[in-house]
Amino acid sequence: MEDTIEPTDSALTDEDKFLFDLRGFIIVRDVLSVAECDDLVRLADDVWPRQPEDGPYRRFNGISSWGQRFVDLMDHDKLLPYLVELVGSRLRIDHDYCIFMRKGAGSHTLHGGPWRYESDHWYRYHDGVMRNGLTVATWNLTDVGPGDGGFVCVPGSHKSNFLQHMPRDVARFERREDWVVQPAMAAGDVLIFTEALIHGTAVWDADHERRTFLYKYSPPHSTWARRPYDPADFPEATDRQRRLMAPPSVEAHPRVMDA
Ligand SMILES: O=C(O)CCC(=O)C(=O)O
Repeated sequence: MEDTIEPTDSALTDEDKFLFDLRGFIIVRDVLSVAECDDLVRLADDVWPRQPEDGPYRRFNGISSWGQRFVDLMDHDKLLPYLVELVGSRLRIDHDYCIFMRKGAGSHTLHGGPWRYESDHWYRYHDGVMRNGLTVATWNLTDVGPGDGGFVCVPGSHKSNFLQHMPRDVARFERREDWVVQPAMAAGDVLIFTEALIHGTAVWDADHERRTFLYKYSPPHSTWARRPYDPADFPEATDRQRRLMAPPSVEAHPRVMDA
């Protein structure tokens, strides 16, 4: 019975719940200050400096290996309660990476959605609880204005029954439709979305660089990544972060944070 009980003190406001259920994503505002964002960008540049041969699009898998400051984003006190509510109190950190884009950086086709063989992409609501498979926290370290590009999605598509009919030319950005939406965000905002939402990356068109960190979470029994985190690689990780890194299991899966 205990397993059906999820947070009673909701981190999500009623409006957040309405919007996540309706659209498949919410934006949590001001999780970081601009100074904290600038600091993280500086740290990232120290660890992973841009090379002369680098193109406008850069991605690094495993930013948690860059040091404890990046591990600490996994279970940030302001954000974790939202993730616990959406994925459950036994959620796992699945994988993490960054996307940095300079003007003209290319697109990545629309993907995601509750496909049969991407079996960790799901969204359900029952027993009064929103239930999600793989769920993403996208940390925006720089502003994203209307029309800048970057993250785009098809709001509501996490409940689509006709994924196979999504026009391929729209998915490839060969045709623009107003049902593909690019949310505007400020530095310090975090966008949480279910991978059951159809989403992708539009060409970056702003003069400043897009800097985003993505941390992805799974329910206790499921994994997208081939290999789970090894807590031995993170000597400074806290007990809570170690519980978050637990390998997938139903049996005896640790509770990360009390509901
Ligand atoms: O933020 C983006 O540009 C898209 C991220 C993405 O495609 C994903 O999380 O699978």
